[in-house]
Amino acid sequence: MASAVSEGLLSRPKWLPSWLFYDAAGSQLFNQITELPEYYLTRSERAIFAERSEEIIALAANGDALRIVELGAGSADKTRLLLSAAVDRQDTVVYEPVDVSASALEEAQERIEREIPGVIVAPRVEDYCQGLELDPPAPGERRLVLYIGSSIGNFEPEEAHRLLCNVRAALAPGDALLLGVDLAKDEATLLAAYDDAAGVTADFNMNLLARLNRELGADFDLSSFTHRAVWNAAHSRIEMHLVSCKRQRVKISALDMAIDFVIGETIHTENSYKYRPGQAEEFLASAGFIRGATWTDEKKRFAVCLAKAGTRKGKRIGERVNK
Ligand code: AVI
Repeated sequence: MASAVSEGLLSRPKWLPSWLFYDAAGSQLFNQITELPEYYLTRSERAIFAERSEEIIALAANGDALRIVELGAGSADKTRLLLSAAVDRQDTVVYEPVDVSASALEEAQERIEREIPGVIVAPRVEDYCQGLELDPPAPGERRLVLYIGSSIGNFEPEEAHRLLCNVRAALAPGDALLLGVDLAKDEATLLAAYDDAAGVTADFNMNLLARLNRELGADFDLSSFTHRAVWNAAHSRIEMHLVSCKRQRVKISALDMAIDFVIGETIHTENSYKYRPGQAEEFLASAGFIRGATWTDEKKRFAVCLAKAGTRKGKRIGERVNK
């Protein structure tokens, strides 16, 4: 954390990595975001699962039993729809949530085993961004990896490609990946989702500075910064920034650093990439997956793609065709 913060705040323009959002307070704020009227992502993806879970599970299983792996500690009710559909089909299902946070995994295990009898939760404490290792499938078993909730959208395209190649490398031909991506759409809808009327997203962004105060002894005056969301059409991404309202100096005692801000200067805190229709499928193909099926919600705001691991692994970054 210390090295990421000093690297980011000494850069021009200044930036901070978005994984810093998710301390206990930030994770709670993110949960609130997913329930906001403006934040259509969670609702749209849930609507797809509510309608299509059985079909998704049947296509992924292709007649075999499924073992379900989720990258991230379980997106609560959305994952529940898929797990219930799997239990309906095969009575019991092994569910392996993968996350860096042991406490998030414990919570997911407790909740899911209580709520969906038939699900056997086998948590894995692992940083899947650094690579992924999965147990080989038992005979008659296939793996389905879930990477839902538009989490892939917070990675730069090269990082996202690498992550998908790592997932592909951990799978056997015929295993499947279910990827949830947010689609590009009109600017007003996008901006409202990342700058909601109740100010929850602003609090989520500002919590990053509060976290640096708490954990690194920084003296950010939160009333001297504001939240800004910007649609960057050239890169098809929403950017979140924290804007300095005045000229100021901030000290970070744990890093023995003082950082100067001019008025209007920003700290870039997040990118959230929005895909054009068909782009996620191209991305998956370049990582060694075979196109399966894609579902969208009624308003075509969000897409869920099922892809199968092919016999060939993904192309290396330099060979990518869809940059
Ligand atoms: C976690 N991730 C998919 C969210 C997103 O929409 O990019 C994070 C988020 N940032 C602001 N609001 C939500």
